[in-house]
Amino acid sequence: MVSFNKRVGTFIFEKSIMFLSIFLGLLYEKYNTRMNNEAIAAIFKRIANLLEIKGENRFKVLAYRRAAESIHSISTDLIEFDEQELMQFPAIGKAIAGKIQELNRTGKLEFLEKLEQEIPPTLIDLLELQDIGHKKAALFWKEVGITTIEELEIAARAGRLQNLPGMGEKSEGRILKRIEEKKASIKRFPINVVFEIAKDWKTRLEKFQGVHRIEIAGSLRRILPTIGDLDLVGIAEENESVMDFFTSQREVAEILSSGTNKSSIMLSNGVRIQLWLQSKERFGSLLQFVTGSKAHNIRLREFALKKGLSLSEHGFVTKDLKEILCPLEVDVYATLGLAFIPPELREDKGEIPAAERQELPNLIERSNILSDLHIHTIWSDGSHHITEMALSAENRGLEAIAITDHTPASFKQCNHNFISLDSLDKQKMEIDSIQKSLSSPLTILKGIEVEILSDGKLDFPDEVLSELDIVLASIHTNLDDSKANITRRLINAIQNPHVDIIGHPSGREYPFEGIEADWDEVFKAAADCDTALEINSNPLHLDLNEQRAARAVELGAWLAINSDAHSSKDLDNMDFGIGIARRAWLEPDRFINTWSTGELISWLKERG
Ligand code: DGT
Ligand code: CA
Repeated sequence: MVSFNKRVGTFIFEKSIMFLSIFLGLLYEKYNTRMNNEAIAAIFKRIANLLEIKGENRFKVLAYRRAAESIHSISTDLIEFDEQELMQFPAIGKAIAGKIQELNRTGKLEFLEKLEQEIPPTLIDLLELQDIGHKKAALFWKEVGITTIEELEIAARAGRLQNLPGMGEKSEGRILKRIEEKKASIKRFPINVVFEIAKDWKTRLEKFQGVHRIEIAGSLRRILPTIGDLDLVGIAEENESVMDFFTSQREVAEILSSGTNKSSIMLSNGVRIQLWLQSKERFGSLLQFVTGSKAHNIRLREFALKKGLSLSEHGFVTKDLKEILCPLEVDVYATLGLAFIPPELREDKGEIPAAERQELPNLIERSNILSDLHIHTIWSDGSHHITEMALSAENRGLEAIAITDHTPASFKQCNHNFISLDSLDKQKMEIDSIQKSLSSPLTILKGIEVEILSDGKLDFPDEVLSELDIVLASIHTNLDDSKANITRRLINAIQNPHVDIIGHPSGREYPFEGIEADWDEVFKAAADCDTALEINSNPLHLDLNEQRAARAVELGAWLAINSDAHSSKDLDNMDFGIGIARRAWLEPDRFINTWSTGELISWLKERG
């Protein structure tokens, strides 16, 4: 009897385990196949790229690209919607809705699987290299059999690309340069990527018990366009538990080093973070040291030694071995008789002698910026309406914004959606009605980001440009033009009386470092014609860079710092552009967007 009961018990137990595992299996399948919107959008983007390499008709390609953009901006999980509901979203038709459901149901897409058998998907990596569009990728694949960046590098080094149609020795050399840029970029991250991580970790660490303070230091505090690793410094009651917490977070892929005062981790996305802890009374010295740069620190140490002081991250030591502690960072500079040096200037470029003479520049800051003169909306490739951009600008305390959507020519190479000539009047009417509805004094300027064509002419005729409040001219196309041609195109645009600003003049788009031009000639022309040059704050552009911005001002040009926002959140990118201006030692007086709206409008009117 006992044994029977035992057998029945075992049977029930085994069955329960079986049912549980089936149930868990089903659950696993459900959640394993379930995809988030980001992943679905990425799949449609991948399809668009593969179709374009295949040479499919551009409307088909565009349909997938638009669907990807639309899905990207939907905040509710797509699994919540049936086919009819999915079709209510912009750019989602029956075919796309069906594919979304297939993805949600199976985690796969038969259409994509077939496409990937036809076109090697690794060709998409080639598109990350500036200068290589879909047509070139297809050419290299079909003519030389290249399917990966590694194969491309081998072929370019062997001179096997230069005789292909549309190629030459120079363009082959440029491809090798782009590959080098990409390799170099792998070790560093664009500033915005690390900035978001820094904000998150600062908040997380600050909330941990016994942590009194966490600050961002290193190259991020100095606003370098790219960041090698993130440095955080802090004060805590009990270092060990903070370090344990720091090194045991779920994103930590590897602990590179751990100690009570300094630990270093690598996240699963490859970003490295160092956390330095110090007592309250020595915190100023640590913050100063870790902010760097190394070159600035070395120069400051030499300066201190001349005054009989030895400087380290722990404080000063006098010749008779007495310690001078610095709880605040300003104390470090004050002890040396120096004015406080803003982090962006700490690059050993003469800031220490200038601080000694009390002659540091009065750097531009966020509060000086009254307008943002480069903003995109859904009329081209932005993701928000003019109203949303206006309200967000208002919330950020701006007094004027310019709506500057792309013109058609930028579509050809960059696939930017654009505003057509025919739609411009409708957009102007919309701006008028939004302007009337605003309760604040925000002025919305009617503008355009007009493409500078390969012959130096502009994509819209002068009569159209003359009817706009503000014209920004930029190069997105034919970036592989010769240095002489690029210079001529930029100067032509500068000399057009309707052009007020040249947008992101070098076309930098990280990791592509931008086009080459005779910059002195460009800056002199801008100064002569009173045409402003932009410091574009998009973290991938940051263009003009600090050296060029400083040189442009030296040669007498006006500058503008703009966000180039494609969504309302992007308006905050302005801080990165301001950082570049500060790194260039620039004061507010050379920036047209520090002017009041009245001054700005009269300047624009005077220029025609
Ligand atoms: P990164 O990370 O490459 O973008 O640039 P940083 O400036 O954040 O440099 P990192 O992370 O190597 O070092 C952080 C700070 O530590 C650096 O800005 C200054 C300081 N530091 C590092 N190495 C040295 C050194 O050998 N001597 C001195 N005086 N300071 C150093
Ligand atoms: Ca660093």
